[in-house]
Amino acid sequence: MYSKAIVRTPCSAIIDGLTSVNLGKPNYRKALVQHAAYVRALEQCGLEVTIMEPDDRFPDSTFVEDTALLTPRCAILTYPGAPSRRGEVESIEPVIAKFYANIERIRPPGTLEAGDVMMVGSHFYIGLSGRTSREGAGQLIAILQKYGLTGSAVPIGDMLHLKTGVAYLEHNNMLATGEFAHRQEFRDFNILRIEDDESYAANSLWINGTVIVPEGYPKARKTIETAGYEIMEVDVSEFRKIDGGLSCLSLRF
Ligand code: CIR
Repeated sequence: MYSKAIVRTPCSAIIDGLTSVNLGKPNYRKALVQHAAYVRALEQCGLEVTIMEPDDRFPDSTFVEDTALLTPRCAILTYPGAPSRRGEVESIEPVIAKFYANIERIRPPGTLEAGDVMMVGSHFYIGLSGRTSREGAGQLIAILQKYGLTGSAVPIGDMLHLKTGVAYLEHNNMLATGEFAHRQEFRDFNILRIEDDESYAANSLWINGTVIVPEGYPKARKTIETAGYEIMEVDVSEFRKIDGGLSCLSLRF
């Protein structure tokens, strides 16, 4: 169960966020409205949410998930693979320090973005992506071991992050799309398959028994609902335009 979350209000520079999709630029005003609704959804799931001020130096800074991994025993500050995002880590550190005494960090030349890290109990799957290197994953595994936790690396294909394609919903249930639906690494999970035409909804978010699902993906919603979860829908269309999803917008702990 989670009790807290950290988010950061989108900045006006969000229109220049990194993107690999051709969906146009986000509308800043709309992004603010959607972000506020996202925060309300987290609060309705029982989380106490710390909201950081926007930071115009970093267009992607609303995607706080990538800057740190928060585990029950320690926090790990990352070293993002995207050079334009590295300064985000420094600015989130003081906020994390309010909640964590044990703070570790990934150091260059290793890179890691925590969108590549999926927590399953005390085990952490780490996607090897364009943003997270084998060296970064190795550093993370060593840190986790220090705290009695474990990690393993999962090579990924052309997705941005591991959690672009999978989400753990507890109770051994995992949402998976595309290449992840049949991976050896995940064979012991009960896979809830998200079809390719709704693959964006694979980045849904389990919070204390409720699953927050992006608005506009009816088949994915049905699949998750049928598995017995309460659903909350949030519109994140503006974040999708720059490859962001529901998990990227918060750190939960
Ligand atoms: C980026 O490319 O870094 C941002 N535009 C999107 C980050 C999405 N983060 C995530 O999936 N954890």
